[in-house]
Amino acid sequence: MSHLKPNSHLKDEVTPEKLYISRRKFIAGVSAVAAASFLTACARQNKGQTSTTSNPTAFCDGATASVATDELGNNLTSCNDVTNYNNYYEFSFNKEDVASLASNFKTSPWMVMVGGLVNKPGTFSIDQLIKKYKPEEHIYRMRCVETWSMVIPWSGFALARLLNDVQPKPEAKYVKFQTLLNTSQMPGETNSSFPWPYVEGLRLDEAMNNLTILATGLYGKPLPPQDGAPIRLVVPWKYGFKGIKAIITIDLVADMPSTFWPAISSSEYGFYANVNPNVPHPRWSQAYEQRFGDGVIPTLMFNGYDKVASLYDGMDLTKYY
Ligand SMILES: Nc1nc2c(c(=O)[nH]1)N[C@H]1C(S)=C(S)[C@@H](COP(=O)(O)O)O[C@H]1N2
Ligand SMILES: [Mo]
Repeated sequence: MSHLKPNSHLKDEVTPEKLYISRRKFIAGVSAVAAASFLTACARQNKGQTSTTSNPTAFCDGATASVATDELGNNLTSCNDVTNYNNYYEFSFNKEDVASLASNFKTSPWMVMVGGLVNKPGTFSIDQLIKKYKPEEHIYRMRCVETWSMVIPWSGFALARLLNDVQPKPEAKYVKFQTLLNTSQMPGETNSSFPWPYVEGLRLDEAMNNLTILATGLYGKPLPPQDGAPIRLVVPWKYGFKGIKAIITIDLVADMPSTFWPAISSSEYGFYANVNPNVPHPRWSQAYEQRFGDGVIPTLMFNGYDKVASLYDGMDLTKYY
């Protein structure tokens, strides 16, 4: 999509022209009117493609998950969709090009430095992390701020375990994550319209919540490059952009870090980025989402992970978006 202007990218993407509308089933209970107008907007730019799975890769041969649905009964998104429709601006603005453009990304050797306001900073290889923290399957819904969503079987471990081991100091209030900066491997990072490297952050209590994981795999296999290999963050009650890929540093810090999307447009993207159907993006509603393979469904507060609500007691979530 060479015509894409840096500041119009999400506008283009909220009408994800290549979603496979023909395969979509409507779920009972969605207002037909709301769903119809939603789909009209999306269909406008449909270029006639019926599936994102036109380039299935070997990755999905033998892909495994222990269950077919999440705890709410939502179907898992197919492995081919999870690995062929990706947001990863270091490689491409075009979600269907990421898998091939990232296919040679070098993810080994890879070290993750964990430091900042901690008593026991450390640098860990992926093998060390896997050996120590023994990733397990976590089935999570992922809701992109652009309104598409998936249900993904990750392999990962609680970030809290790693953070506890490095011993945050009392002054540590936030966790800051950074993606690899390497323009020869990640051509998108030469685009000076963006504040590279990709940085994300969480409040320390959010980072310590047991739903927050570092993922090293999906569908029973090590992460493929397009989904964030060798290690990425997954915070299931927040919009997908919080799930930073290809992490090289994790720092405990005192102040709220400046993060990638709010730095680009603070009126459109906030630090918290909790999924909230009641707070529209300035350019589109967040009330509904397009679930891969399952059509248009209502978006749930906190993406259906209600237990995190207490993290935000007393906060006006229309202000802290
Ligand atoms: N480094 C990096 N991490 C990133 C992104 C990115 O462009 N660069 N995109 C984010 C967005 S907007 C989403 S929706 C998810 C998509 O994850 P997936 O491609 O594995 O589905 O990754 C997030 N992590
Ligand atoms: Mo996203």
